[in-house]
This record gives sequence, structure tokens and C-alpha cells, in this order.
Amino acid sequence: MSAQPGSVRFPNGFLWGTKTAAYQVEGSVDVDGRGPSIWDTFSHHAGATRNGDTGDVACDHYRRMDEDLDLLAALGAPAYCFSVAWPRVQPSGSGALNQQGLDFYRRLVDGLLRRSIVPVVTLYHWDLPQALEDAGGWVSRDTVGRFSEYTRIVAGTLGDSVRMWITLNEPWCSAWLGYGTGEHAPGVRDHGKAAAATHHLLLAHGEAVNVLRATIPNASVGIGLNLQPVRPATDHDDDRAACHRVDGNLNRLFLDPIFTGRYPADMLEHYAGLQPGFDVVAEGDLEVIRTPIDFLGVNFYFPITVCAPARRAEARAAGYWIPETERRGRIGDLDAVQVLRAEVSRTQMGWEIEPAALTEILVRVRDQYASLPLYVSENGAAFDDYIGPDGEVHDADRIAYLDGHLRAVLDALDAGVDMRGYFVWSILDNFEWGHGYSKRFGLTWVDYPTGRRLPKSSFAWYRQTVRANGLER
Ligand code: IFM
Repeated sequence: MSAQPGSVRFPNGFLWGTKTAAYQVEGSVDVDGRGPSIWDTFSHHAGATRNGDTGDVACDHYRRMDEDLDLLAALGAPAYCFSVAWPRVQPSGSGALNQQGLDFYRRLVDGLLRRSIVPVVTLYHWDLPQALEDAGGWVSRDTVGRFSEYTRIVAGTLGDSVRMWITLNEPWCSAWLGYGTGEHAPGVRDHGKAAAATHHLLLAHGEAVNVLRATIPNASVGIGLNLQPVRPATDHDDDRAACHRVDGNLNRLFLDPIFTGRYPADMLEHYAGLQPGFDVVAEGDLEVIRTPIDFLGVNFYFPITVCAPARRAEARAAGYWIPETERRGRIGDLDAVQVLRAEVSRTQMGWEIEPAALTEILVRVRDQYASLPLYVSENGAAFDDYIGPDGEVHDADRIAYLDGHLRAVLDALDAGVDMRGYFVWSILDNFEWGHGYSKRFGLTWVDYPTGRRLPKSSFAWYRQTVRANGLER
């Protein structure tokens, strides 16, 4: 694929895009009939988010949609992935639909198509209607049926114009940060509930695939998983066992059922006896979960390294850094400690920067699971951006991050992986969940008090990359 001297090129038809999620950008949470979501409730709890930030206004995208569409057109990336807010479409998560909510997404899709931008729709990016949470949320099997009903409504409305669908974005986060560690909405801390939520989310995904196929004959349907290589700090058996557990929870708990129709035996054993837990699995569920998909979306940010808790001292001696506040968020109750490599640069999130880890996970999916089309459905970084004296944001570190990860995609292509596209997270700075507005991932700076958009240097860089369909060598 590397044809022209001085540059490396992506295959023809490689789909370039950017991505957002409803609660992170829309704002206007109580207008036009929208109901409350778990993130409205959670973000208003004292201490739940940095500075008490909420998505009440966010980027005000609901009201500035036309301006944002023009921004996307100026970027020139041929695709844009957004999520539909379930509580806008069905304010209480079931029954009557809210036409005004649907109209917003209709206008968004029409606006994209008018600008020749391919719309990619995520059905669920974490904003469960609060009424459904009150009835048990993802711990309850009923939510699966509600999600099918919601999918039918959205597919029935947008299916004539949208071909590419992502059922769920990062169900690991919904289940394990939402119901396990409580860092995300709905803020529950119960690993059994997280296990039950995992299963119901996956079942909802499988059922939604069937609904989408039945409603939209030419639909291309996938799911977006947050995947990350997990490595042991040392070769010691206990570190390797910790690594296997963390990999089981983060990666295999989702990849195995989707591609093989089985939960990993070691994970079932690890969570055995919890009620609720994986005891919610009913006969036939796994067949639904393994319903074939057309593509897998891989959301990639960073790899992680772990050691066994009793081996912290050895990990330190081997040169790893263990922060005062240990990073347990990604690990939950897995009897493991995340360690950091002192020599590896990190983003503002504290996430290690290692593009080769993206190639590694893409190759692993192909080798261990399926050689289906893959998209990098999210990749990007938060850095300490600021507006310089010249009035511009010179985010060279973000450009370097994106450049490095795109080269990692090229390496995956060279290794024969069926890579079809790449979506930057995100077109706009936005509400970064528990971190509020303190972390900026955008190609575009958002001045929150005024809503003003200011494209950063990375915006121009990405526009050029998309236009060239490649990178300078
Ligand atoms: O902002 C999030 C997004 O909602 C899901 N994937 C990771 C991003 C950065 O943390």
C-alpha cells in the first residue's frame, strides 16, 4: 500500500472519520421532551465528577448542530460517528417515542448527507434512561427487550439513510465502571451486578444485530469494544496469572462470547457464586450473542501492565512505577495492580503511549478470533492544550500521537489485517465523564463559557492526512 515516494498511503476506500457521543457533546438535556439519563443523575451527585461538571450544556451541540456540521465539512473526513441518546428518543426507555428527539437525529443525518459525510450511528454510548435504571438497569434482563424496542424505533426512522451501525460502545465501561467500580453512572459497586450487566449488554447487542438486519436490508452492523493488550510486569507466575485475569476481564469477557459463543472458563470461575452474576445466562443466550457481525470496532488508547498485589516491591525493583493512588479502575477485583513504565510517555489521562500495542491488539483479534473487517472506531489523546499568544492551539503532541497510531494501523495492514477505517476521538473537546471538562481530546478547542470552536493544529493535520489518504514518510 506504500506507493508514492516520500509518503505512505492507506488503501483506497479506507474510511476516515471522527466520533462523538450524545451526552458528551449535546447539552440541552431537558428540552424537546428528552427524559433524564443515568448520566444526568450521576453527574449531579456531589463528588461524582471533577469540579462537579455535568453534561447539562456540554458543547451545546444540540443547538449548534449546523455549525458543527460545517466544521465536519471543513475537516473533510468522509465519515462521522455519533450516538443517539436513548432518553431523547424514548424519554422513559419504553413505550411512546418522542418525535422531537428523533427529528433532531433526522436533521443531523440529513445535514451530514447534504455535506457528503457518511453517518455512522452508535445506538448506545452509556446514557441509559433513568427510568430503566430505576427498574434494575443493565442488571435486569428486561432492559434487553427495551433495547430491542428502542433499536427498532431508531432503525425504522434512520435506516433509509444510515447503513453503518454500532450497537454498543464499550460495554466493558458500562458494566464494570458503571456497576463494578462505580466510577461511572449509575455508580454501583458490586462485581456480581457488573457481571450480570455484562451479559445483558452482550445479549442486547446480539438482539439489536438481529433487529437491525430485519429492519435495514443492507445494514453493516458491528460493536465497539475497548480493547487493550495486558502484559505481566515480570515473568513470575503470579504476575502472569494476574495478567491473564485482567486480560480475561477487559478483553476475553467480550471477544469470546461475541466470536466463539462462550464465556472464558477462567472468568466464569473467577465470578462463580456471585448473585446476581453469570447465573443470569439462560439457554440460547450465547447463540444470540454470537450472531455474526459485519465488522468489529476497536477503540484503542493504551496498553496496560500489571503485577500481583504481593509483588509490588519486585515490580518496583524491576523499574516500574506504582502511583500512590493505585490504578484499580480498570482492574476491579482481579487481584492485580496496574504498574507504569517510567520510561514511557503518557497522555494527560496518565495513559501510556505505545502505538505498537494497537497493531498488537488488531493482529490478535484477527489471529485469535476472526478475520472480519476491523475499524479503529476510537483513538485519540488528551493533552494539556492551551491557546497560545498567537490565538492558536499548537497541539504537536496530539499530532504525534495520532501519526504514531496511524502508522500502527499501516503495520496491521502490512500484517494482512483487514483494516477498513479509523475514527479520531474526537472532533470536539467535550465532557470526559468523571473527569468533566478537565481533559481535552478534541481536534477542535471548545471555549466552554462561550461555545466558540477553534480548530487546533491537529485539525489541519488530520484534514491533510485524510486528503492525502496517507502520511509523510
Ligand atoms: O471519551 C471517551 C469515550 O466516551 C469512550 N472511549 C474513550 C473516550 C476517552 O476516554
